[in-house]
Order: sequence, then structure tokens, then C-alpha cells
Amino acid sequence: MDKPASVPDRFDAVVVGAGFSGLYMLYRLRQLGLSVKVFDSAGDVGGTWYWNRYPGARCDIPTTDYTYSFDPELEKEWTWSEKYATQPEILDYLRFVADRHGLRSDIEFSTTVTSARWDEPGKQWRITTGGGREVRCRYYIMATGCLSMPKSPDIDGAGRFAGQVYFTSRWPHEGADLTGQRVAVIGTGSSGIQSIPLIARQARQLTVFQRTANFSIPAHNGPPPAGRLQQLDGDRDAYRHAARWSRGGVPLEPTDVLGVTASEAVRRERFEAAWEQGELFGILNVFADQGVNPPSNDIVAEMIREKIRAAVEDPETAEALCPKDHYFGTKRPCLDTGYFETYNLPHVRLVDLRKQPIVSITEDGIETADESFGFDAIVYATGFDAMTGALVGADVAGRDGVSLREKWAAGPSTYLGLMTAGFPNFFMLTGPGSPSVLSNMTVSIEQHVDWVARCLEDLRDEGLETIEPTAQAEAGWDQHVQDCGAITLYPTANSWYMGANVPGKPRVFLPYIGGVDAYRQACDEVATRDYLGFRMTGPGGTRCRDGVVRSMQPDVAMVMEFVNALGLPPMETLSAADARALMTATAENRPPGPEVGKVTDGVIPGPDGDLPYRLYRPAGPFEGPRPLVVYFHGGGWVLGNLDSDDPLCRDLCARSGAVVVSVNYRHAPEVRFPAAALDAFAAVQWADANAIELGGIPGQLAVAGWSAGANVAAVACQLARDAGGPHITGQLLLCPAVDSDLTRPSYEENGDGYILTTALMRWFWDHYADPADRGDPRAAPLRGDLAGLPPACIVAADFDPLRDEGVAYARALEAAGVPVRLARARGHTHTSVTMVDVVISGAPVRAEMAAALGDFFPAAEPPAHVS
Ligand code: NA7
Repeated sequence: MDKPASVPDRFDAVVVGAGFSGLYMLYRLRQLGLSVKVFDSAGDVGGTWYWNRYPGARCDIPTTDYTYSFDPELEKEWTWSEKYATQPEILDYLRFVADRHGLRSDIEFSTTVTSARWDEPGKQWRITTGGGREVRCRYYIMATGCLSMPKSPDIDGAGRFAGQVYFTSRWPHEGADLTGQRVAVIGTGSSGIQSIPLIARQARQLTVFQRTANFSIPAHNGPPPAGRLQQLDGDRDAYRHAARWSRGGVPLEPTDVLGVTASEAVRRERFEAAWEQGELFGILNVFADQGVNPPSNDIVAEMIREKIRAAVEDPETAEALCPKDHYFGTKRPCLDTGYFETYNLPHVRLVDLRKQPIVSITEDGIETADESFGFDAIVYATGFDAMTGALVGADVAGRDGVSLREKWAAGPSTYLGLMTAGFPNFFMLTGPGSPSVLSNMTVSIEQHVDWVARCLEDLRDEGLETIEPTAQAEAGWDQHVQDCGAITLYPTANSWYMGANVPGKPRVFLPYIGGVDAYRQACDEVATRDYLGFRMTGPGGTRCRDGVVRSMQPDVAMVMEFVNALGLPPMETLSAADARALMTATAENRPPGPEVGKVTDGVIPGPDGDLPYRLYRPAGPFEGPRPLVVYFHGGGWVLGNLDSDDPLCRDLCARSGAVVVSVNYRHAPEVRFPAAALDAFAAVQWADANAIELGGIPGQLAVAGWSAGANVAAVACQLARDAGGPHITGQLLLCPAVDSDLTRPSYEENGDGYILTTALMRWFWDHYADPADRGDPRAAPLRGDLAGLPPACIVAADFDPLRDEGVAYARALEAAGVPVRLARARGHTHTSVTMVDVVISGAPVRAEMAAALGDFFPAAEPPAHVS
């Protein structure tokens, strides 16, 4: 019997959207025995594939992979007809899935959810639909897609055109007959690039208005490639497993070929192979470094431009079609069928809006700065308010009535892209902060849905009924998402990944670029660590294990993984000679660091014989004297030499514009404490006395060092003060060893697994100084008198056992009246900041170090630019 209209329906879960994600979510929730209602404003299933019916609409991930994997029988029953299926075929597939699993009975079509309010006392969501009906549910799940909210035409006069208007994202179901018409297409993203060749077949005259030229490669569409089908048929489970644990959601071995070092033949061969294959992940994997290193990216980009120039007959049009304002891949590249060749047709014309911007849309056409065009039809292929548009547009209000739109005013904030603090029991499928649009969506969707289903099952099993991320966990994830983006070239582009296509939208990198595999691992880890970073409540009590799931910089984590995989023997088990040999060997293939003006080697007189030094003079037109930095390498007083810190010295020199003199001091165990410290002091005295000959400015002398090198640099400052000179203007101490107490919390936290271990630090101390000497301020400068020392910049790295002694030294210096800048190397280890051109996230820290040097030398020349 029907309920009276005044009693709202109540479901365990409400899902919005009946596309790939909504359908699978419904399937999984039903499996859990939950009552579910799915709403969709469309007239049928399909989501994005229901609406995007423009001519030529296809997926751009091979269809064999752009498919559900949860139902092995379904996989047997459905065969894709093409490598890249058309929209009608994909829609048929989703209808087939819905029918096969009888999903339609829980879906209400043509129903828009107009608002959702969290009801705290009732621990439920109150959902209102278009007709004013209210529905209540415990769990509210948005399966609204990333590219579902069309961007409104932000062009002057857009409403005035009297002819036919089409949006690729809302193409008429009955199709559009453009035969014999004068047609304008605005926009050359994937929708434009896919539809333009087909529109050109009908139109009498086609004019394409291009704001940004786009990279596109031929799809080489046809039947699904035999090789891939063989792989799938050979072992479907293994194939799907490989997809789930791949970077992008399609099985692919990431290359380790670097564009910058590969030979021309290898470059060409790899590029042509990817071009022939016609797959996005292939062309994004020509070189390992194309996504992070501009010169490598330029190689791929230029090869694509060559192809465009070869395809387009008119040189001026060809040049206008060549993308030059963004790195390849940083805006979504496209797959096309005859796109560039379309411009060779006599009735097709390209208008470059960079040369003649649209002034306004008129009643009968388009007016640019130079021309007036008359049209019968205008097609807007202008894209979407991607990733957040559908979410913030849905009027969702969480605890205390705060809306998602308000909370995300400065950009989205999520935990794992799945939930957001203040919105209990509110889940987003493929939300911002998840791999989503950078991955094969179907693989990411299944992962998200499975995670949510497992979570709801766990809650039920534990007698819990609400779940919500903590502020700390969410902030940590947001940071991680940005950190992952920041080491790539992606944030440099004005893309919809950055929200840059929608006027006024905050510029934030929206998707998670760390990889489907890394993401899956993080999500699994959160669940197995008692839902780390989530607060859960219910009759079973309140539970919260707060924390941040990923706080290491992503490239540091990659280096750690690489080093661990090498299975090197722990240094402390080796002799000093073998440890030195190992250190030299591991440094062999690293990048050299930036160019500097001049590098010269020499020797200086030390207290007991000559000490080698290497002098770095910055490049640049300024030949005059520069401030001088005397630098001491790291290596626990046992390891290291002028070569070991060479890239770091180059980097410091190039960034700061100072002359850097790196001095090698005597090493233990051959010569023990206090030799290294005395050598350092002697080096400073010598540099001060010879400042002019070294190209320095007398009186502008700082010391710098890393680790044990920072130890001797700090000691040299104390000795110089005690000796009444030389005058040192500043001390730059990177991850300094300043105390012999190995029991600080950072030793507990980071003493194992981050290259510099507690055991290794003990080995260093044992080689360097007798236990009786380890309290001497010349060994442990933290224990000395700190008054009257030069201003300091101390860098403390999060994952360094020495972190806390560095911080303690900063505090103690401050207490003694010394100006101190304490820089945090967030997410770094003891060694990672020194890995120039390997660990990209170290660059901002080194920039801060260079800035600190600049502060020591207020009158210095402006530094040469190093990115
Ligand atoms: P996209 O990729 O956002 O492309 C939209 C295109 O429309 C792009 O070339 C835009 O230029 C252009 N555009 C947007 N607004 C304007 C205005 N006001 N004037 C001129 N040109 C404009 O959307 P698509 O639908 O093509 O593809 C979306 C995704 O769907 C795609 O990446 C695949 O993943 C599937 P811009 O580049 O912003 O200068």
C-alpha cells in the first residue's frame, strides 16, 4: 500500500546518478542488504553517456578496459565491437548491465535532487527532489560524475543568436541535421576534436573557433586490438588485477627511459610506436620524465607538432593548430579520427581566437575583433565545470548547515576524494582528490564503490552508524594531493584539472596524480588501520584514530622505494672503506646539478696538511666580487668528499648568487675528533683571509653544511666567536648533527627505514669521537655557549632522526639571542633535500636555503634564476 504523501520515504542509502558509478554502487549496496534509492535527472541510465551524444562521441580509453570487471559472467556476455566504442554502444552496455542485474527497479529517472541537509539529531540526510518530495537516508552518495556539469557559455551575447544552438554535452536525442548549413564550433577539447570531422561531413561551411590549440593523436580506431584481446582471454583475472594495480588503470609497464638522456633513435622509435598504438597512456609514457621535466616534455610535444604540420596543408593553419602554450599532457590530450586533416577541406576554416578574439555572439553569427561571421548553427563544445561543478551545484549542507559550496569556496577539500569533514555519511564517488579523470574511470569507480561498500559493512558490523573524516586527516590528504601535483608540470597549464576553464573558479589541482595503484594502497591502508583519520559513532561507541595517511613527499617516497628495492647492505655493517665505495657507486648516475659559471679545484693549508677545496662561481654577467659561502659536505665525519655534495653546491651557488667554496675535511676513523672541526675552522679562517682572491666580498662570509658538515660548520662559528674572528655573517645548517644524544623522539620515529638510521648514526659517532668527547661542544655544539653566534638558518626534515636536535639547536640559539630561521623540510628525509634534480620537491626547500643566504648578505647581487 502507498504511504501517505506526508511521510517521507526512508532508505539506508540514496545515490544520485545512474551512470557507471551509480549503477555499480546500487549493485553493491543491494548486496549488503541495504535499502537504496537512486535518483537521476536523465530519462535512463548512462550518466555522462546518456547526455554526451554529439557526433563522434567515444571513450578515449580502450573499451576492453573501459568496462566493469565485477561480474565475470557479464564480461563473457558482452563483446565490444571497436577499440574505442561509440557513445551509443557504451549506453547500450550500461542498459544491458542495468537489465542484467535488475537495477532499474530502484532507480527513479527524470528526478532531480534539489537539496540535501544533514539532520544531526536524526543522524540522517534529508533529501529533497524536484517535486518537493522529501526522502531520508542514512548514507548519501553522490555518483554525479566528473564531467557532467556543462560550463555555461561565458561569451558575450551568447543568448542572442537566433539560429540553432547546440551543446555537445546536451546533444538532442533525435540528433541534429546540419546538412547544408553554415556551422560554427566553439571549442577544441575532446568534444570538439571528436565531433568536428563529422560535422564537417554535413555542413556546407564549418568554422572552428579555437582558443587553445590542443594535442591530439590518431585513435587508429577499428576492432579491439588482437594483442589486448589475447591478453584478456589468456588470463582475465590477471589482466584486471594488473589494471587495478597500475598507475592509470590500464595495464602498462612504466618506462624508465628518460627523454633528456635517450638517443635520438630511441626517442623517435618510442614516439612512433606510441603514435601507431594510438592510446593516451602510451603517448604519456614515451619517457619517464615527460610529465615532470620540461626539456623531455618538449621532445614529445615537438614530435606531435611535426605530425600536425605534416597533416595540415596550409602552413598558417597548421601553425595555429600546433599547441605551444602548455606542456603535452598537462591539458587532457585527445584521440581523434582525421581531425587535423579536416582542415584541408575547402569548406572548413580555423579561426584562431588568440589572434582575433570573439567580441560577441550576435543575432545571426559571431563577431570577432577582425570579422563578422554569419551562421545557421552554433555548436558549443566548451566543456564542463569539471570535478566539482556537479557536487557544489547540488545544494548539499552538512553539519551546522554549512554548504559544500561555502566549505569549498577556496577549492575542494576531501579525505581520499571520498568524504569531506563536516558532512557525515556523505560519500563522493571519484571526487576531487581521487585519481578519477587521470585514470581509467571504470577501474577507479569500482575501487571507490568497493571501498565505500566495505566501509558501510564494517560500520554495520561494529555497531556504528556515522563516519566522517577528521580535519587533520583531510588537511593531510589535501596537502598530499597538491604535493603530488606540484612535482609535475600539470599545475602550469590553464586546464580544467586546475579549474582554470571556469571564470572565478579557484585555481587548485583537482585530481590525485599519484597513481591508481598508490591511491588504492592508501585507501586500503586507511581501512585496515581502523579507518585512520575517520571519526565513527554509533551505539557501538565513538572511535577515532586520527592521523595523516601520507605525509612523505611523493618523490621522496619513490626514492625510498627504489633504494629499498636495491637491497643494499646497511652501511653500519660495512668497513669505512666499503661504505665510502658504496656511497660513491650509488652516486654514479645521478644528475649533475645546475650549470654554474666556473668550477675550480684547489687546496688550502689545513692544521695538519693540505685540504682539497672546490670553488663554484655563479654564472651571469656580473664579474665582480660576490658573497662567500664556505660549505662542508655530509657523511657522518666518515664518508663524503668534494664530489658527494657537488650537485647541492652547484644548486646553492646558482640559486644564491654567492661564491661557494666546498672544503673537504679530514675523516674518521683515520683521524678522529676534533680534527674535522678544527679543519673547518681553519678553512673559514683561510677563506676570510683570501676572500678577494676567491672572488668574495671581504666581510661577507657565511658557513653552510649538511649533516656532519653542518656540525663542523656550527662548531666553526663557535670557534670563530671564541677566537674573536673571523666574522661570520650567517650559518646555514641543513639537517645538522648538533648533539650526541640519540634518544630524542625523532630517533624513535625515524630511526629506522629512512636511509639515515639510528644504528648508522651510532656507527658514525663511534668512528668519530670517544664517548668521553661526545659532550664537548666541538662535537655537540648544542651543548656549547650559544651567545653571540651568527644568525642561523636551520633546516629540519620531518623524517630525519636528527630533526629534533636541529629544532633544539634553533630554539637554543633563539634563547641565546641569535636570530634564527627554522625551515621545515616537509615530507623529507635526512638525505632527500640534497638530491638535486631527482627529488623535485626538495627544490622549494633549497630555494629557502638560498633565500636565507641572501638574508645573510643584504647587499648581494640578485641571484641567478633556477627553477
Ligand atoms: P574541454 O576539454 O574543457 O574543452 C573545451 C574547449 O572549449 C576548449 O578548447 C576551451 O578552450 C574551449 N572554450 C571554453 N570556453 C571558451 C570560450 N569562452 N571561448 C572560446 N573557447 C572556449 O571540454 P570537452 O568537452 O571537449 O572535453 C572534456 C573531457 O571529456 C575530455 O577531456 C575527455 O576527458 C572527455 P581553452 O582550452 O579553455 O582555452
